[in-house]
Amino acid sequence: MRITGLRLRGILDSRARATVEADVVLDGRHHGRGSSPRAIAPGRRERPLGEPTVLGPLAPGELHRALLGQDVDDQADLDRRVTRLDIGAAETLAVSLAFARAAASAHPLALHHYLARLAGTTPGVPRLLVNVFSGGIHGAGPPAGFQQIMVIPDTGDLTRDIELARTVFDEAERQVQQRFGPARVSPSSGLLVPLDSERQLALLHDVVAAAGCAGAVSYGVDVAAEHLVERSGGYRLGPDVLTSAELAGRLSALVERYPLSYLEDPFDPADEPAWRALRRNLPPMTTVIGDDLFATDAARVDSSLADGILLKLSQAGTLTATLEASRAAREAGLVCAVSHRSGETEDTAMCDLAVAVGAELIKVGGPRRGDRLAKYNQLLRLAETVPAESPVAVR
Ligand code: 2PG
Ligand code: MG
Repeated sequence: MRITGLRLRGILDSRARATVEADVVLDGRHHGRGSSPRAIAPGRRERPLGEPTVLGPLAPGELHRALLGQDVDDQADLDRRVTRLDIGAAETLAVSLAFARAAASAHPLALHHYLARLAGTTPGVPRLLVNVFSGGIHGAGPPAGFQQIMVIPDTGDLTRDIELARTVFDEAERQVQQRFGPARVSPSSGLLVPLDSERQLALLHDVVAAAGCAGAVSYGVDVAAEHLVERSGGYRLGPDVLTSAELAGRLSALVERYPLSYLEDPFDPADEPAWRALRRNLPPMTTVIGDDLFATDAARVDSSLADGILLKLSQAGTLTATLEASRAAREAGLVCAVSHRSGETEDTAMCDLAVAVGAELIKVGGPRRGDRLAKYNQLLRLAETVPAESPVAVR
């Protein structure tokens, strides 16, 4: 099937900023659409997203010449062509996802089965990392701190996990309202509270107990340490500026006090000795994950630094580059977690990706607002088809 049409446009993300959406048509019949999320402040190792876009039709520039007439079944070749144009990760990702959806619909295959076929992986349902409290650059100003405090349900069943997440989040919202007045959520749909990170974790612990969920959940923290680094060195945590060793000490104390099973970006990507030392000292139940550390780049994967990789489509810029990063991670024995961004669209391809590669974990934000609920709902749909005897046709 050949590409006969390609359109680009600027659309609104969940923060009402402009991002890119692409439509691809095959042989005038099959259609595929994709869009790119946009983070508040991308990590410094990410592929640049490109110039901020405007809303409405965007000129396809060199994309038409590079792509019209090409065979859509060779995703890697198409992704190579768009990457070579050097047009920014938001455009390349939107186009890359549109190819995959068009090709899947031409087969016809459900997107996650198409992606599993591309990647040569066995689909599986991931566990949820559910943002309950937000801080750091996702927060509403001081006291700054960790970017996300999360709850991780573990019933072994996605539907019950979502119900548990909802119960904990509802209770957290109720307690926040009682103590601080009307509850507000951050761009990643975590609750905003005027508490430092350690008090947020203590509040989560109380909330989980009050919701009757103790024992059925563990906790996760995204330190997002790259965003805490001070110009003069050290990590800013509330009123303190900490050395790597002091930050490691604070994190280890939290691991001792709470059932903290997930720790993301505990240090800046350049602080490699601190990553290595922390992993040696943490108990095995705590998984250390690299987000800004690996930036979804196969070439950066290093199992001496972390136990797992966070896969973000917009960090890599194409589906192929994301699948390459997940393959490199698997070869290195790493856990895979797939993540949303702070600025999302209604695109749910990240859920299909997570299920397709059998990622252990997925992070789609708190269960509030349509852009995040779309992901929970897509996971509910996908869970019905996995494990499936054979690929499920779309129609
Ligand atoms: C993260 C993400 C999503 P952002 O750090 O894991 O929660 O945030 O999209 O702002 O990089
Ligand atoms: Mg992160």
